[in-house]
Amino acid sequence: MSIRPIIILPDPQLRLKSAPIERVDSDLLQLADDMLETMYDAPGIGLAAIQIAVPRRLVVIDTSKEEDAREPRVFINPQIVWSSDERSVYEEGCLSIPEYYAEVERPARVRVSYVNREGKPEEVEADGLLATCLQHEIDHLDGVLFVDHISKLKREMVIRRFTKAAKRDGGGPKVEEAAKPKRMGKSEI
Ligand code: K1U
Ligand code: ZN
Repeated sequence: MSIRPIIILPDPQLRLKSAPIERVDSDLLQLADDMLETMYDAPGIGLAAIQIAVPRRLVVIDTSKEEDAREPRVFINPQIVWSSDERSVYEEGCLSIPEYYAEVERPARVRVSYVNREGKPEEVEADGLLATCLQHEIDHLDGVLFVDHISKLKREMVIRRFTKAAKRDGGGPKVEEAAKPKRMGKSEI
């Protein structure tokens, strides 16, 4: 397993539409393991393959609490097949837009079809943080970022900030190892 570099706004690759995965083989499972290791290291609760510059429809998620055992999940070709009319608001972040958080309103519950690690089709019905995270990651596969769901004024402000930082340092605002956030505790979710 290896930790891969995460690409940062305004990298144009983040706007690509990722290609469907045709075969579940050992290379794909290795990629999924690398994504999980990269996500745990960041740390984060989700990661789409395009965030490590691989434009394939692959997502990893772990929304378990810090004090609980890890629950790594792999979603190959995930697709939202149903979403609730009821909506909920979560404060979202993105490993490709470090240290920027904003409230986003999305369907409260979703049903998602996907292919599992064994290459078998499966469905999951999700609510709460998992529903939000699935929608956030599936958006990445279509080149959509969570800032596309906030006001135009806020979006333009954050894009301008990251574009300036990229010009200045050749990359987005740097997140020092010591400043990395910890996984959320029970009381914070
Ligand atoms: O896709 C990504 O960039 C990952 C992103 C997922 C996400 C977070 C919040 C709402 C929806 C989707 C993250 O993991 S941002 C980092 C984060 O949420 C976190 C960081 C440390 C501890 C716990 C959570
Ligand atoms: Zn993201």
